[in-house]
Amino acid sequence: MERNGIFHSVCPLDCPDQCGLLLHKKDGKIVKVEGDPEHPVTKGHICNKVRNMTERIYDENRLKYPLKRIGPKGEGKFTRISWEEALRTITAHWSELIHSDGPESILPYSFYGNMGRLSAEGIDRRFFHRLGASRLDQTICSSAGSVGYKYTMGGSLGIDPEDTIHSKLIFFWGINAASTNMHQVALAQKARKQNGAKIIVIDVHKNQTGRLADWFIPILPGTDSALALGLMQIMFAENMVDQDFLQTYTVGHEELREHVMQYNPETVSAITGVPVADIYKLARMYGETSPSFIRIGNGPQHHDNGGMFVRTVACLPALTGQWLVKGGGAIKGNSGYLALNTEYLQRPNLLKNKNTRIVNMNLLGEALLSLDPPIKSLYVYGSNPAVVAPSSHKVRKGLAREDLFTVVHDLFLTETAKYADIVLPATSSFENTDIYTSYWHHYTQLQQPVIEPFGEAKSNVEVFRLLAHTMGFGDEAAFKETEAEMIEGTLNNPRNPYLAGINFEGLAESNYLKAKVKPLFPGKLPTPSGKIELYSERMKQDGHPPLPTYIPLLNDGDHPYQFVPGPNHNFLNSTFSNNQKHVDLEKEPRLHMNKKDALAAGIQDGEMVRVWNDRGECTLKVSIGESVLPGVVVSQGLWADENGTKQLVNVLTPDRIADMGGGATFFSGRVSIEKN
Ligand SMILES: Nc1nc2c(c(=O)[nH]1)N[C@H]1C(S)=C(S)[C@@H](COP(=O)(O)OP(=O)(O)OC[C@H]3O[C@@H](n4cnc5c(=O)[nH]c(N)nc54)[C@H](O)[C@@H]3O)O[C@H]1N2
Ligand SMILES: Nc1nc2c(c(=O)[nH]1)N[C@H]1C(S)=C(S)[C@@H](COP(=O)(O)OP(=O)(O)OC[C@H]3O[C@@H](n4cnc5c(=O)[nH]c(N)nc54)[C@H](O)[C@@H]3O)O[C@H]1N2
Ligand code: SF4
Ligand SMILES: [Mo]
Repeated sequence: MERNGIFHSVCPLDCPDQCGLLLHKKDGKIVKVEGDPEHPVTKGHICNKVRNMTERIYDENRLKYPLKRIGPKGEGKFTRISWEEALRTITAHWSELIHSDGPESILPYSFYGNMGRLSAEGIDRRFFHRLGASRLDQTICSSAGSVGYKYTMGGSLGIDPEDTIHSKLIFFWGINAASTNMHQVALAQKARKQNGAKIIVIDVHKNQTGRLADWFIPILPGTDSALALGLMQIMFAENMVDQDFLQTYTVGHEELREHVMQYNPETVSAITGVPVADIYKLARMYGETSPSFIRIGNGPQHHDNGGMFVRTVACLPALTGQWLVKGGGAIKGNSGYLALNTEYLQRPNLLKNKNTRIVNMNLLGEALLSLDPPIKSLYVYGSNPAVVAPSSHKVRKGLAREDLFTVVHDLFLTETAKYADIVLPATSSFENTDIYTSYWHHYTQLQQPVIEPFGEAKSNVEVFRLLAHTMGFGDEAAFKETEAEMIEGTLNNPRNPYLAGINFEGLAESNYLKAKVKPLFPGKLPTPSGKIELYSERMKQDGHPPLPTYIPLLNDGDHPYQFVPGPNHNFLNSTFSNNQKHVDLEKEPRLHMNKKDALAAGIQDGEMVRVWNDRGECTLKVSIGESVLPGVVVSQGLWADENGTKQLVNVLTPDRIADMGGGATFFSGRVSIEKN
């Protein structure tokens, strides 16, 4: 490996932009991370978080070798052990458990701390399939919205974001894109400059994204479906719909026209808090401007009714036939275009018992506390559930169980790792070989090792290979393949013509290969009818209203404020919350509150308040202003909760399951607030 030079790389974080990077190396160490100007979409611009990535890669607290716990669970006292001892301890426990309780007593828990496909959903799946462990339903992020979008559009298929420079009207609907999808903001700003495009932001919080809007529309949490239906009502009533498009490419437009009559502007205004005049103005702008583009965010789908919200908004572009116009349409997610050969990557055929139980990751606390037969061992990688999972009071109680054998594989001694019996050190993505596909743009990228593994750290791929070997599955080809072989087999997906021609060698040579994506229309969608389903028979069969509908949030107890604890600018979920540089950039967690509410409660700006409900309590510093509507409070960031700081917002969040996809309802909780 060369000790000096500039090397191509890709951002591994769970962020739609998936930037191309250049790593500057000096004397064997990365000294600078910058954007690669040759990436066709991200064009050399990267966020603050990753510009400071060296602070994380070489953080003095990074795990260097395996550890065994020597203090109580949660306290964080560990001693160094060898890899051999770690692997022997884990596999001996598991072999015993398989014998005494069966393999379903073991639960893997993971998410996308590293988006590399081999790391996050490759050899790990092969391993746990072969082991026969309980399966994890990965519902924490976007599953409600993905299911909702699929009912309308058939799959995670939107427009090419590169086309959005042609848009003349751009909605950021429930997405804090300035922090979470910065290159979509750059494209929107380019459209604004080139074609005078207007940027509309619809959000419960006037954050960085709202501040750059031409028009910011504040809305009450969980009411967005009503607004979308109200826009439809006006568009039908004022004849702003494209009858030809509706006739040719949709199912149920006549039923929809009838159905939306109940969502008149007065009714919608009372539900959403958006003034009647603004609803008319917005409907007319949307009805009369083409191309128009809606970037559908994750915020409004982290609610009880989140699936239905996305299903509903996804109907809007059809009304004016936007899908036929370059730069018109919507993006919720685009992963459908880059679908890999998962049969090959994950080997579901290794799973002998097809009825192996499935555990919803949003219910981790419940699962650890009350699943019968119980979970006796938990293996966590690429995720930090003690901080990120809802109702974390339950999660922590479960993690503290003395009879639970927990293993955590991570780069840091996260709050979850503090509960582990065995901690394994993970490499950073810059030390690995892996394949990356964006869920927003259409490019695929390859990562090859740029630096040597840190200390004794090992990649997920290597750890699962070793676990398979130690368990005695060594004979399976599935655990012997090289990374390059896995990547080659995974890219070869006969069911996805868009990926044709993309392979390991090509990626190694040209860095960025674009899927050969065609516009969705004219064409046939993967819905049952092949058309956009404004009316969905499938939804009816699944127990949902077949037409888009506003369903209020569920009762979350008698507390005066709706609590929306979203992500912040300088962390990525809980990643970076344990790196001093990023903590310093973000300063401290804050609770945004409307000045009317603050006045009524006698709370001053900058004061510490106790935020509580039946699940738990936090202590946060209040920021008073008009960035949220009365009755709504917003916090940002998943902060570590060290030394009794009480800033862990997920102790307050419900673990109710959303209407679709087993999704999370982080933003549907209510809280009370008082001076500390
Ligand atoms: N800097 C940074 N970038 C990130 C992340 C991060 O933690 N930090 N996380 C990454 C991940 S995993 C994801 S999933 C994405 C998420 O990124 P986004 O799609 O932006 O989703 P959120 O930030 O959860 O919420 C977006 C917005 O929805 C608003 N919101 C909440 N409830 C409602 C509602 O009922 N109606 C409306 N209209 N708005 C509402 C919030 O105020 C917030 O501004 O970002 C990714 N990128
Ligand atoms: N209150 C509230 N809670 C939320 C959200 C919210 O908006 N509000 N957002 C939710 C969403 S959208 C998501 S996606 C989840 C995300 O939750 P998580 O998936 O848990 O994301 P992170 O907190 O970033 O944790 C990822 C962990 O993986 C580790 N890691 C990174 N690379 C590797 C690797 O190669 N191997 C191994 N073994 N480990 C690695 C990192 O060090 C880090 O500790 O959080 C959810 N929680
Ligand atoms: S976190 Fe997102 S914006 Fe930042 S470098 Fe990574 S992909 Fe780009
Ligand atoms: Mo997410």
